Amino acid sequence: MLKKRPVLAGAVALAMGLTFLSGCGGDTVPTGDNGDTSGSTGSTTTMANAVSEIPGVAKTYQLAAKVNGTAVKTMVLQEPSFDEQSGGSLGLSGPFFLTGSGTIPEGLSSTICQAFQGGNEKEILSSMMDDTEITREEFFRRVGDTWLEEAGWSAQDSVPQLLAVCVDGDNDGVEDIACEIFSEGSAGFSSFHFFKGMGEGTYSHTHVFDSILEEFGFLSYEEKHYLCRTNFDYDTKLIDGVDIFLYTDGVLADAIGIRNQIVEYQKETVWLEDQTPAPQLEDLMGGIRFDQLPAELSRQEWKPIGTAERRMGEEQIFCADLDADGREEQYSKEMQYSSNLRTVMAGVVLSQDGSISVLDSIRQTIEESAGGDPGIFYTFWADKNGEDTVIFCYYARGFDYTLYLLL
Ligand SMILES: [Ca+2]
Ligand SMILES: [Ca+2]
Repeated sequence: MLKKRPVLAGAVALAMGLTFLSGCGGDTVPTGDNGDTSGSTGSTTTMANAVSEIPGVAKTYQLAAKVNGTAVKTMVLQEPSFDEQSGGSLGLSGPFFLTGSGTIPEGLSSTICQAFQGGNEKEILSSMMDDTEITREEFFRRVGDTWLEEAGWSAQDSVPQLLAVCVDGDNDGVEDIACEIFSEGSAGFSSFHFFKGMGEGTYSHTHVFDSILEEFGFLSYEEKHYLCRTNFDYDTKLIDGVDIFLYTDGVLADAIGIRNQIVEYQKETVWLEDQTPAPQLEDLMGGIRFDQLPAELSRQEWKPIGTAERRMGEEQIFCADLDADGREEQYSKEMQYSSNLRTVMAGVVLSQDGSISVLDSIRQTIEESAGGDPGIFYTFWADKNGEDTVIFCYYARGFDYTLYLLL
């Protein structure tokens, strides 16, 4: 919808589909923690060839039911997301730097809130866009070199990827230039620069703030321009809203964040393939207290523990007899958080004793039922159901989730 560089395109499509990793089955397969991973990134190489080498899978799980949780969202106003990670080294790190010499009108905020609420934000924001993209050559021809040293670059050639637009961004009747410069690191650090038009074709570098690479554009609302930047959640890479900025006299006067907030999940339970829902299973499903699991998992070391599982000492190792062969399997549950533009938060289960191939069978069962793409694996747990063990697997798709129950 807004100005978008190729580097962002497909970021979500490249989201990791990490599922279960059977870490140490067989003599050629290293564990995720202490094995030689032969230069790979550790755990992600070990999934495929661990399965068939482990004898004695006593139980094959069948998918019995799934709970589809659909996020019910509302839009809220909050402070915009100035980059926390790079600390505002280029000058601005918080809204307290806003001059206050102007205010973003409530009508604009509510227009955008309503657009997100109605799911047509792309159309609305696109229709409000009112800037003109210029080439790198045109950008440097206009803004010159005098600002480079202060901004940390020695010459035009040393300035990495940039995307520049011209627009009267501070609404004084003179055209300005705004530019996002991408540091080219995998984390997506970038900076956003404002060059105030001083008349007679000259520009002054009046403002900069640090950010993560996002889409942006200047919106026109009641004959004034406002900078709009998308804001994605770094862990999930889901665009959860936009930031709106008002420039006055070449610097930031006001800013506001407009964010998706999940109010609740609408839950629908689907029993599969002639499963007669036994009362105790209904109880297990009905007792699910994991609506807020995505939020719980985000940036927290919280792990669900089912009634069939126990934690081994103080370790982050769990054990349960998952395949009902009388011997407990040992495994770790981890969330892997994103540290770059290309990946998303996902769960990983690693075997700690080489005997967890039942989890591969579970993964295959779920993938088949979902037509190959169940979404992103977050976590699993095992509950007791009489003599049996019931497995719950939690997958995310966008803001929604599906919880699979296997018997
Ligand atoms: Ca201007
Ligand atoms: Ca077992």
